[in-house]
Amino acid sequence: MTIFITGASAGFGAAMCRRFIHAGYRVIGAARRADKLADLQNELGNSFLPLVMDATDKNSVDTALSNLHGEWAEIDLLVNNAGLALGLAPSQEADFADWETMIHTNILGLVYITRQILPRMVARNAGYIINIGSIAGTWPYRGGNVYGASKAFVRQFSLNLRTDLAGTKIRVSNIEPGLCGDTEFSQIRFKGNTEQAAAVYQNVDYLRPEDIADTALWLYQTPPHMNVNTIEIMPVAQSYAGMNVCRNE
Ligand code: 8X3
Repeated sequence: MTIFITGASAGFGAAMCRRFIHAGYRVIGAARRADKLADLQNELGNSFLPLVMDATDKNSVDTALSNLHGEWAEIDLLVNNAGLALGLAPSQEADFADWETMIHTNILGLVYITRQILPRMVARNAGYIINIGSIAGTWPYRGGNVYGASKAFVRQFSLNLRTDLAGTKIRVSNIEPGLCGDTEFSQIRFKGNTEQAAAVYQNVDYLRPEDIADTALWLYQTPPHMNVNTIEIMPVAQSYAGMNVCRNE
């Protein structure tokens, strides 16, 4: 079985590469950073194939995928994990370039890869796509604006894929994690401001990347007649806020 994981160089992606390799699968880890992928290959051995690729560049995706041959080209599970959040500023102030980067990565990158791999799954009438969404795709929060909207796209695209794939054996799930530490997520969101990034996780027993990797492996190993459409996961320490009411003075 061949598992293809994007955003493999760190965080959820690297944790999922480890989990699937340890469970006995072949894993293609795709990412931009060749050095990180090489480290992962040293750690994981020959069942791990590093694939240098920029998910936001359609040509890079097309070239990387066309270079896969034999058993590596028959992808049984695609995990669309590459994605990022940038900033927490309100919409009227947010950096527009940040918005574009999130749209390119979280939306366009995801559809480039899916569109490349999906026809081959349909031709074989076999396969599974796991998208990494976010609780931010369902639940609004201040400063979530385009990040949350991009993850709402991932959620709805996952559900719509299920509709298009009706009558096939292909499964699609959207994993929607909440607050998860021990990744680069917050460092990237706050552009290297380590204090701001650390404050997000201070005194919180957050989710770990391994929790998400375990969930992905569990989903993949569920019986073939079963499809988990969406799975929302939060740390116990995270819950919903009430509606915001602004009162006149
Ligand atoms: C990010 C999860 O809780 O930071 O996808 O919005 S959270």
